[in-house]
Amino acid sequence: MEKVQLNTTKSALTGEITVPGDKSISHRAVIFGSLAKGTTTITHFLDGEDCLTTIKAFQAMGVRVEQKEDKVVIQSDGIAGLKEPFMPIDLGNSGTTARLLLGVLAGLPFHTTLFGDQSLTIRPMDRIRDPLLEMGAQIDGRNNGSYLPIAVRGQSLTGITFYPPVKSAQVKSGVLLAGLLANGETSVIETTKTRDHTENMLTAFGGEIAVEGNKVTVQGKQSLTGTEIEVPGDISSAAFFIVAALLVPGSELTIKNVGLNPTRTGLLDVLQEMKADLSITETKRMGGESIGDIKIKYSELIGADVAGDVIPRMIDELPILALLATQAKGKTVIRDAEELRYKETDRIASVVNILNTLGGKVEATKDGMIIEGETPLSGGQADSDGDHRLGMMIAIASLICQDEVILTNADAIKISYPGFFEDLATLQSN
Ligand code: SPQ
Repeated sequence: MEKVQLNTTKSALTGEITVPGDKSISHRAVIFGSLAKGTTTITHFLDGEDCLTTIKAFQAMGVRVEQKEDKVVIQSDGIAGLKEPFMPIDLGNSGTTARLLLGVLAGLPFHTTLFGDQSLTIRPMDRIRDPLLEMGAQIDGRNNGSYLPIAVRGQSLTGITFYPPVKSAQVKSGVLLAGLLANGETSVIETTKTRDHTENMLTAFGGEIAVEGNKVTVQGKQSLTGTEIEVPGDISSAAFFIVAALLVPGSELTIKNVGLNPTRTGLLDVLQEMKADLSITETKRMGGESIGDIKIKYSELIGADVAGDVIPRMIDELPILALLATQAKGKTVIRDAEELRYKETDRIASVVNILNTLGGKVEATKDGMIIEGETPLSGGQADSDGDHRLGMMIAIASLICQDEVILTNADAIKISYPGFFEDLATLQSN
């Protein structure tokens, strides 16, 4: 358990930064690069533990993947070239790898066993198991395959029309990936649109996909061709420095080349409502993704009501928003976010517990939380509990705590942002 004493400097954050590659897009680039025939080159890949897990999974199926820091080269013989793994595959902490890979494995002609770490082992897999079973998959595991460890015996699948009962890009993506291998047509019809990187990337690899509003349709048995993917900076990682700049007086910074896909920018919309001084400039579009720069300045904020369709567009940013809300004038209410309970930790319970330990006034509700602002934070010892986003939230909280903050289980941050502390130090030393 790595223990880090934080709060050594409270300097303003200034200057320019580029954050590591988007985690969701990096995972998908490896998955599609492995399913495609030929060579795929990925630049600005996220060299974090979760995405390395996806690489290892496909290497175990015989795909040739070379990775050096943020550059990845994949050579694959396509779907038909994938081979039965020799050993069970360890998915570590990565929910994205688990749900998307299950979709792929369901339609491959071999047997695979998947397992993960303690946190992943208690995250629900029935949400992806159920539509896959409907397509003809053969899946078994703990509690009938509701949880890892799970064994899959690949089958010939048939396309379905699926209405996901949960708002989840992982479930949509897993079903679309299975649909690519299936006979016939597969449609996913969402009530609220979730992140659409799978859809964008399928097109980049020469696949066909029809998107009409919240309905996405793929034809089965498509063949994909290797390509070049440049991964934009991860807005979910940028969020920690955006919030830090808003919280620490005198801060003014620019985050360059951030992914601005509208299915991911809910935080920016909410910050504008809270009166944050921020400007967004789109600089380019690549592989269906919008990319640009975000400028942000220290601001005095007001609380907000955060609910409805914006929630899936900022689901991973809700913990850091909760920290910010402790310093905004008035109350912030987060609703419709019950999905937070099924992440690396129960992010409603853990955010409330951490912020209250540090001196905040936050109340958990069934599907969100109520945060009383402007509450000065004191400090104390807080545990990431193995959740990378909580580790970074605690680190940013320490910038405004009056007393010392000790972060335990700091190592978890490497899951999505291995150079987080170095980048924070750089912004504080400008
Ligand atoms: O991979 P993992 O652990 O599920 O990652 C998280 C995160 O905080 O990094 C959630 F815990 O992000 C998910 C996100 O919450 C990544 C994701 C994707 O790449 O498709 C979609 C969201 O999850 P879901 O369950 O809403 O589909």
